[in-house]
Amino acid sequence: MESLVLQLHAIEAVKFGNFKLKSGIQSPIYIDLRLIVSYPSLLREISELLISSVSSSTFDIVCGVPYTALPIATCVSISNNIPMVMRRKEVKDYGTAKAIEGSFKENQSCLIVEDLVTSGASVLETAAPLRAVGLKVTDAVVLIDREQGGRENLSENGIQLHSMIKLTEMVEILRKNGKVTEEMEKTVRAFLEENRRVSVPAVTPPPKPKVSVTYSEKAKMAKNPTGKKLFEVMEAKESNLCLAADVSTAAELLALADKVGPEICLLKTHVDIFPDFTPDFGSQLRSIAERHNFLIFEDRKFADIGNTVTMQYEGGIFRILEWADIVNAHIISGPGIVDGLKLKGLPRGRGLLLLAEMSSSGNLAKGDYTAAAVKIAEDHSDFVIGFISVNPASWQGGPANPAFIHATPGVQMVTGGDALGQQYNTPYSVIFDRGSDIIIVGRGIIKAANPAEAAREYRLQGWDAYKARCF
Ligand code: 5BU
Repeated sequence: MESLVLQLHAIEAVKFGNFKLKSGIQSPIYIDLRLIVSYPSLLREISELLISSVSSSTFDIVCGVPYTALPIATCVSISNNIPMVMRRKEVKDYGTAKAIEGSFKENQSCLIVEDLVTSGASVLETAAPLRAVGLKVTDAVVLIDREQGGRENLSENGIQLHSMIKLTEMVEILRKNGKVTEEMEKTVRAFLEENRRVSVPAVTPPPKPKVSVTYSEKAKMAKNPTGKKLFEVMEAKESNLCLAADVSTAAELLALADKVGPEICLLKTHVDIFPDFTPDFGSQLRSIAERHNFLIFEDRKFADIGNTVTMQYEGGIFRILEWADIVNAHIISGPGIVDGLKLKGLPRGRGLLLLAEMSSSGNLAKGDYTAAAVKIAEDHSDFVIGFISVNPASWQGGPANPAFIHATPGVQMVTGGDALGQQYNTPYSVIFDRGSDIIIVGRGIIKAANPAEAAREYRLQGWDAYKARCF
């Protein structure tokens, strides 16, 4: 231990002076173990020492407190063959948005690894999300105990602290080896006396996902006939899959719709991409939709003022109102856009999705914008059937009113993205973790060697995730 302390001092991981700690208090000593990543043999020594303080076989998983302890936990994991999980410090509102990354099962025991404990707040911040996902946390190993209440605070939260060395012992070693003066040792001791117990702020565990409402229950709640029908179709076909049919021609789309029809609840079009569009496209697609019992969603993304969108919806070459059960709109222009579309759509029993979020990286639909979309939807729930969403579980108060549908684009079997900013999540993550109702899949299906087979696979994955969420 003496040699380890001297090495830490030599690399200036231990400093004396006047430092402000995370807890806000001023300290005459500061320890910065971030530096150890530059000294592999020291890193190895520390990780071996840490794991020797507990019986490693009693733990299924290790988790380092971010960031300093991550490399230490990685070494512990590798040399003892114990799988590791990582806690995200910032849970992003894109990507998979998980607080805990890695594979684990409920009730597995997880050992927390930390470099240094003052009040224990950082260990508790990591323990809370681990416990929230069902892992058992009873022990934490730490290299240095600053003796400022960490042990007691952790014990009160059911975590036993195993520390390798106490701060006073470290300073004593340094003084004995002539690295600090007796006076400094006294200053540090006096400081510790005065700050015996640094209190920890209460750590509120993240909310558990709400118990989910089934699609049939949602069908009963929906006010709009198209919204209601969509939920009924989903239940009847055991499908929460929407195909984004972005093929090159209208002829290809009609052929694809017929093949994939049995697997989907909804087919999404971008009608303005077809060079061979003809006025009978809508009626042809509707007859396929009737045959296979799915609805049609033109992803038109209206964005203009109310008066203009009434004309865009009904008129022009495409006459979207004639054949699309559902369209969508940005709310950038304010609620007037919904009034405009509703004027034409509601008498025909059509439905509208609002873009509350988008899947592409760097998009601006988040926070207050998302909340504004929810508010507009609630004010027009006779016509608005729900949202284009990415992570409704992260919205303030969770997904909107369950009568609304949450449909999520950016879905493939593996996470990732394309070269133009699209970001993909998996069906399970979209339905189970993120609380959406529908997965919208384009290239994952249309670029597959056998689109109908791929669609079936997406349908099964989406439906399994829904069952796991609800039952
Ligand atoms: P992909 O091939 O699965 O990436 O296709 C996604 C489809 O969803 C495509 O038609 C997009 O226009 C559509 N989309 C999207 O990707 N992201 C969004 O936020 C919205 C629509 Br809104």
